[in-house]
Amino acid sequence: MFTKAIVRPPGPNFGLGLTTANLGEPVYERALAQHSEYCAALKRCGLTLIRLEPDARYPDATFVEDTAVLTRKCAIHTRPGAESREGEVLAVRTALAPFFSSSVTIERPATLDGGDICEAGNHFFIGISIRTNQAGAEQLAELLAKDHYTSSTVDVRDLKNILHLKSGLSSLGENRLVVIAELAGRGEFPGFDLVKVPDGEEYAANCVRINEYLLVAAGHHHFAKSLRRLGYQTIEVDMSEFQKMDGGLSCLSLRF
Ligand code: CIR
Repeated sequence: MFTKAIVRPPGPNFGLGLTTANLGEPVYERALAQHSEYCAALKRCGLTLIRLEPDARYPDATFVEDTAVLTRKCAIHTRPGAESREGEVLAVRTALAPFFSSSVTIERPATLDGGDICEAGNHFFIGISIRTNQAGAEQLAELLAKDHYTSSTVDVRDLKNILHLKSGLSSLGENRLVVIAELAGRGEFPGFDLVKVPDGEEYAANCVRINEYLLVAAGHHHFAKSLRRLGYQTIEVDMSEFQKMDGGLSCLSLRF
């Protein structure tokens, strides 16, 4: 059960962030409106929001999920794989401090982005990507093991269309994962039921289960329908401006 989330609206220079998407420039006013819609969805799920201010030094800072990995026991502050994003961690660390009595930091030479970490009950899938390196995966695995969580790595470096592991994988809870077709066949998710994302709707693989709701990127009708058929109460949120900056639904918040 989640009760809180950290969010950080995009700043006016949001369009200067990193991207490979080739979907055009994001429209700032539209991004702001989508962000407030996203916040409203989190509130509908029962979360109290902790809102950080944008910081012009960090155009990607709205993607707060990359700066920490939160478990029930510990806040793990990351060392983002993109140098331009390293400074984002401080504000999130400060905001989390009152809520976590235990916290640790991923240390050099390790790099790790929260978007590569998929929690599925007591198990964590750790993506090795262009942002999270082997040392990052090893440090995180060790920290998790101390708190009796298990983990395994999933190398996504050969998957051209995803930035982070969670761009192609989400946990729905109850031993069920959403996966893109390229990951589904790899045998790295033993013991889990896999829900495959239909062709052409891959972006929606990054969805977020929050309490009794499931947040899904709007406009992916086949996928949303199949989730509802499985009994999930979906809330659809328009993500077009964040998608232009390679951002998925989960990365706009840190839930705990
Ligand atoms: C970046 O390239 O770092 C940002 N423009 C997007 C990060 C998205 N994060 C995520 O999906 N976890």
